[in-house]
Amino acid sequence: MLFPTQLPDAEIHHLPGWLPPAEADALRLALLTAVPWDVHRIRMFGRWVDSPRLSCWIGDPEAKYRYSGADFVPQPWPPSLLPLRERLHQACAAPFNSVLINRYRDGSDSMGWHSDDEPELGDRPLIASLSLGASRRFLLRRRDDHSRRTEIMLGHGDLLLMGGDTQRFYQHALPKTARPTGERINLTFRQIHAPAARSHPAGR
Ligand SMILES: O=C(O)CCC(=O)C(=O)O
Repeated sequence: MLFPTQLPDAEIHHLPGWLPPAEADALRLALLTAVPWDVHRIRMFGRWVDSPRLSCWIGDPEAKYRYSGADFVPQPWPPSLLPLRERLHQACAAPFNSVLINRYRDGSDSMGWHSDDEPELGDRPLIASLSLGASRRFLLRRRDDHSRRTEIMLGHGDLLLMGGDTQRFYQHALPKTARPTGERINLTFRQIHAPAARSHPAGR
């Protein structure tokens, strides 16, 4: 699904069920045990706080990443992720040397508004985001006019590609929900080009 008219200047593709259900089930189960889950500490409004979710930064040794005021050294790739990385490389005709994995235990775990615009991602990064488990609302809004927004429901096995100037003109977020909601895992594959040169101002 494309959103060229609702979101001018963005390049967003939503591919529901990109990973077939049996493969998505197996990957979700493998990741629950293979990933060294952590609570990332992030800088928000001048204070260090726990991020409201579990996370892990995984990548090639050079893929060091700085976001929300903190530095992340990559954990090694678990074998269960390597076929997926290769498949995304082929599907997107783009390399990915890292992945940020977030685990939302229930509806009270979330991700605040931000753009993936850290310098080490380059000017027009391609982010490949795979969702597993419970469906959640993914929100997008223009950075210069927060009233211009849309939302996409991301379900089990869905792939969302964000490329071009999406990060330059838009922010995204995964809001909390009061509805009873199961666990969800999200993987955002990225290509890190160079060591961090500056910190990201906003927390997530
Ligand atoms: O969980 C999601 O779908 C959003 C993840 C996200 O915004 C990010 O990793 O930057």
